[in-house]
Amino acid sequence: MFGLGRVNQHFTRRIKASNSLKTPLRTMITLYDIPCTLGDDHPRSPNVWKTRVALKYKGLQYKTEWVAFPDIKPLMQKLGAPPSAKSRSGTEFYTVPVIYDSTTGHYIADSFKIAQYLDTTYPSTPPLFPAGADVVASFEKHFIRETVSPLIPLMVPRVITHLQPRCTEFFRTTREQRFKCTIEEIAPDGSEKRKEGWEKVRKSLDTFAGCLTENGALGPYLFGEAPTQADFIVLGWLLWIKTLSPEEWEPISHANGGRWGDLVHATEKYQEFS
Ligand SMILES: N[C@@H](CCC(=O)N[C@@H](CS)C(=O)NCC(=O)O)C(=O)O
Repeated sequence: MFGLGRVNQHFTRRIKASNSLKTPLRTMITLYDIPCTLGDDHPRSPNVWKTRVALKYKGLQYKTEWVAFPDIKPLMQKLGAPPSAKSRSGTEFYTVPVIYDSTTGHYIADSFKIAQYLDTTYPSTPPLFPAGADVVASFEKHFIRETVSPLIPLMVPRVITHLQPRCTEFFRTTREQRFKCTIEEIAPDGSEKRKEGWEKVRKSLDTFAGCLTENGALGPYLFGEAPTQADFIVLGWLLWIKTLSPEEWEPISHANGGRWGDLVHATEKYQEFS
């Protein structure tokens, strides 16, 4: 599970923590994110968190532009930004994060592609993929299947309560189509469905933590002495829970010897808002 044996072989080289935050580059990056009712200095989009912390870790300056759910596609098309994904039938998906790099004039969509772009474009900054991107791509695929998939129905009812009015209708319509029921019916507080959902998430985290321990990764980072994109992927989803459902984050933060809480704590300086 999680391809951790393979991951570990690639991460045996220990990576020294970087001091790059002391020497930010002059580059300015615009990061597109979805606004929420928590305020501009409390972002909540899990996929955008991955890019936020990666930019900070690399010491690259960025500013946030807020874009409501229904405006993402028209805005990105107007700007000439690429879709983040395309289906086999040719349907294009427009999501955030998207970045605009004023130094190169490029728009990049999708947190993983952005991380690859940042490593390639700014090779003197701390690497997000010190052992290459393939192994992390395979890790992310497993993590999404095992942990994120059961987490999403638990968080959707939390997300809608934190959205600005312009986003609410779009979010309700698209999610109710996907889940084939009202948002309130997906996993109501106190319901058996919600309890079972959290059990699934906890079980997958138990397995993940077990694999990490077996592979000698004792934390706080997944594969060494410095964070990598793999940590930022996990962190994005942990911060989602922490921000939108603090009471459900509490037991997760202490589970598995406190590994998840430790990861959040160890990366606090990269979570500072820009
Ligand atoms: N694989 C993409 C997923 C991006 C994604 O799903 N982003 C969400 C916000 S966290 C989004 O923009 N959703 C738009 C929508 O549902 O219409 C990535 O890693 O960037």
